[in-house]
Amino acid sequence: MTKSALQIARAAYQPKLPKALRGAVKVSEGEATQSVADQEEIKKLFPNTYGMPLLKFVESNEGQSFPAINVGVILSGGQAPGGHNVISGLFDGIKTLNADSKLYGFILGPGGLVNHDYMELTGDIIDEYRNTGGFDIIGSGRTKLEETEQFEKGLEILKKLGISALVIIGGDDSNTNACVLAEYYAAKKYGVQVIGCPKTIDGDLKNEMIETSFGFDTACKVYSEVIGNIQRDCNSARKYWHFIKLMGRSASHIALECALQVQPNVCIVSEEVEAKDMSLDDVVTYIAQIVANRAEKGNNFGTVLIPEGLVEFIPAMKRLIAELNDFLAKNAEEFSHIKKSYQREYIISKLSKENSEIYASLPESVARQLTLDRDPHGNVQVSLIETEKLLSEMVAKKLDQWKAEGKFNGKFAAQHHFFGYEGRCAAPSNYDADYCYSLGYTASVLIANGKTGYMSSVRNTTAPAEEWIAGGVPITMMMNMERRHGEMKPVIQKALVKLDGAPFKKFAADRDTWAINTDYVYPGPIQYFGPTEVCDQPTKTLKLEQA
Ligand code: FBP
Repeated sequence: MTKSALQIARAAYQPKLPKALRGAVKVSEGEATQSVADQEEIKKLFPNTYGMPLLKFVESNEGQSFPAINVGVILSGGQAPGGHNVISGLFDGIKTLNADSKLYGFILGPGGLVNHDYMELTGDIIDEYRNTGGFDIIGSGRTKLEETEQFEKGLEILKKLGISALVIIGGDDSNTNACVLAEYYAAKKYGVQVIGCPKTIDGDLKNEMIETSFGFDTACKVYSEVIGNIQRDCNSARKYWHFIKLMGRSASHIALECALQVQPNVCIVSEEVEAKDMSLDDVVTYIAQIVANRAEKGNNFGTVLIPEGLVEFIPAMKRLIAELNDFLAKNAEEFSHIKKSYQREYIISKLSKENSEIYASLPESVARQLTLDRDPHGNVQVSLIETEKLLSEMVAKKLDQWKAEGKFNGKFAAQHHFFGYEGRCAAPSNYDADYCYSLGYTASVLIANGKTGYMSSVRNTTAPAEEWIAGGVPITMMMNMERRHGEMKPVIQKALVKLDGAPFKKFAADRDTWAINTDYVYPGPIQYFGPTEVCDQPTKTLKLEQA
């Protein structure tokens, strides 16, 4: 396989570990925990894994000997930079505990466990993937692990391979499933531990004990580099408005972080749109007004950042999507037999008056997207909705109207971009390389200590790695009850952008200046070698949150 010069040099990078993980480790138990909400219901559903204590690893002078163990690993959901380092940290961790331990990877996500599709991950294979982006070592998938038959089918292969612990690397939904599986295996006394690791570029799997999900750092840096380049182009040609949609299925963390890094003219934050009960027209008017204000100063150019999940946060659209989700969950069979050309009318005839009016007013492509193509978790695949085009078309219409009324005298020409897949498999930044390796290594220590239903946690990551704190958080602690597929289910609470949080407040304090001025910042590409202030910076979001 031909490798790039960077790949070869990067293979030699030794990720940093928290001090406590560099030698023998002692587990320090904290207070018993509670779920974030709906305590009674969650406790009832997870009698074996509810209320467990927080765990912190501390250095120990007593070396311990551990028996060899066989561990399985699954990459679940969307790719995120650093996944290979979680696996190499886990591999090095179990080998340090006992050189005869083995690691098996299940192929193409949770489906690999159910279908008994696996491979042993040996040292040679692991070495090929250290510090590389992507999930291609074993592949990833979005199969939802939630049925008893799947758990039992999985157990067959775990028993056959002598696997006593499974590590599931995934986002909030996958870690919810990891917890359900941990509870099931514990209740049945099958002797299989299940540990989760917080992955997602979206940055929405975080809480008091999980500072950030891995991949967010690298992905935002890649997008910010490219947005910075577009801003240079924009400020050189001075003739286009660039509408840039950024991934993030639900939360706007990516758009907000990129805004803090590049200082665009406009950034929409979905959570604010929802809190202010804004309509689609309100969002369009807000952008159009900034275009008009800049035009008055002769600046017929600019940048607009749009979070991918926006449509689901516009309250009227959210109500429509909720009714559609419930309706389609209950009538999937009937809907699948409706002719494509009649589907729109069919939906209009089935929805409540308010929702059918909104649905009927949507452009054909957006309306179709809302009824088709749900992911296995029942979510609308917002990355397929071309919000950047929807908004720029509506802004253009509004400006035409203002022109006719004499309120706008500038020019408006738009370019469209969508950044998501460009960043999900980038070579991990130093931050993600170190963080991921530490998360994987932490998982091995949780396994060695017989834990199940825990998520690997590495905290204090804005300090040097020396001072990072590793441990485990019971997954049930992050749960609440939410409506999914028309039913109430226990799920990990998604971390949306907090409007009273430091990152949003900083953005809100500066955005009016960025709107009218041209204060662009050009972050440039991720640097892996060089001064620490260039190579080892965490995200602005994390720094502001931890300040
Ligand atoms: P995860 O939540 O699984 O990490 O995936 C995040 C994400 O990248 C979203 O930002 C995006 O909406 C979605 O995946 C796209 O999914 P797919 O790769 O299946 O098209």
